[in-house]
Amino acid sequence: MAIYMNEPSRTFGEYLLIPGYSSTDCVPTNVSLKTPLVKFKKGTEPAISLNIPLTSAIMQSVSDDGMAVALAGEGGLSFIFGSQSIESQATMVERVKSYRAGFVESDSNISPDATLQDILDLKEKTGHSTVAVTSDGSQNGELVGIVTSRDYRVSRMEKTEKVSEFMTPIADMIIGNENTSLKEANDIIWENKLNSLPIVDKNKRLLSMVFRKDYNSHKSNENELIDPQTKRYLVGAGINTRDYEERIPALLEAGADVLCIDSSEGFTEWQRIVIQYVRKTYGDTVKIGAGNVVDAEGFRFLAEAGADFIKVGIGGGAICITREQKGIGRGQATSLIDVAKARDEYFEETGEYIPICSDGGIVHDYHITLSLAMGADFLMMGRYFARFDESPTKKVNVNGNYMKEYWGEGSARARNWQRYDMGGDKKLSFVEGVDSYVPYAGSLKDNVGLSLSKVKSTMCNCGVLTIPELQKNAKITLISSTSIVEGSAHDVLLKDTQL
Ligand code: MZP
Repeated sequence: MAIYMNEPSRTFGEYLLIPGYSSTDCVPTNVSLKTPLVKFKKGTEPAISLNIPLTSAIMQSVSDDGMAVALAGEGGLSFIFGSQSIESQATMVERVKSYRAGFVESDSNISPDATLQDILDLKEKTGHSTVAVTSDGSQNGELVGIVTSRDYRVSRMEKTEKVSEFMTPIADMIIGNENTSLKEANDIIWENKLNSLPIVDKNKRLLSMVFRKDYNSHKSNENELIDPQTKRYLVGAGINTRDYEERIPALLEAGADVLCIDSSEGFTEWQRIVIQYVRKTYGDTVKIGAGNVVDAEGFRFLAEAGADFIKVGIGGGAICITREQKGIGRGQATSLIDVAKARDEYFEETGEYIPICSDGGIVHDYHITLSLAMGADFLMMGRYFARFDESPTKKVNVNGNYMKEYWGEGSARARNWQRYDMGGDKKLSFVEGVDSYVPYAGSLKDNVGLSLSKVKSTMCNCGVLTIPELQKNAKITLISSTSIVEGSAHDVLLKDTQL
């Protein structure tokens, strides 16, 4: 006879948090959202922690290098999608690793043989008044000088005058090098009353510029997720259970900080084989997450296989039709509660804490808080991030509203058959995802800021200041269908415009 679960499988919308006692310390500014990304032994610190409990989904329509830079800037982490060639995925990882907040590639460059007229034309085109002079006029050529509006007076000079005659030559300039940190660069700019600081390599080739006008925007990113050694943003990458022997070395070479096996269903021997390959080849130095599972048995299997974190969720993604197509999956809240219990038992037994990630199905901001309270250490979201400027997809106007495209990895559009592969030669013979639009919502920074301010505020209502405290002390109740109705505006006639 089949095994029957006694409880129905439930999702976040069926639960609410009950407030706990809040002392006067319980204010949002005192809340820390720091959370472990990878496993650690009792009494030790995890090798990687997130500053906010959010990661972006391993999906073509969500996580490219632009998303990774924006999310790491806020303290979270992206997993660059693996359903692309090894080369292009590695290039995206490299771009994130070479990105330095506040250090921008110079897009206004000229050669010393150009003329004042060329400078004026360039200024008209780019709108920038600072022009780097490089030996060949290229972006990364040898820096020989700089031209700002203080270097010329249009009314008194011939337009044919050569740049080399009126530029400030490099000998008279203050410049930074590869090892200059953003803080040092800003200090140099302020102490010397400069508008910009060019950064060059040891051969004096121009690498980037730091501008005084950007100072305030860098300062506000105090949460950013950086490697303390290299001062570079952290980035993850998705892999599959097929070409991992070629993909993993290329991703590591490009600088990926953590890997994750991207699969619709992770309770498989394929996943164990990949994790074992990583352990055999790299020991514990390479961090790898696995999944997705929806129960204690699946969790224990991947824990014993050696996964560094485990993802939870099958069939709850906004674009997912797996449950409809195959009749497998489990309500996201029930899956999470079951797996969190297994994680805690495993910790008791072994002294090893394996973080779990709630993947998919977040509709309202309060679902983030609920999933943390139910035991998730961090979340992975697709639809949420797809709505922002930084997602890789097109912004389109649909019936007068701006939308962004969002498609599943199991859709015909993504052609990511490795994610759904159960072995054998057959590629994808039916789809498990759809192609869709989501309402455009603006910048990642603004939206993440707003969502997390709600999370922090709720944590204060629960009387807790950290995620582990929330996991331990949250009081959670199931709600009836009538109290769900009571939970939004009811029995009033809503005005058209809500202020
Ligand atoms: P959501 O945040 O949009 O609700 O869900 C995102 C998650 O859905 C992904 O992280 C992934 O686990 C899952 N996903 C991605 N593609 C599909 C599909 O095409 C899917 N079925 O289920």
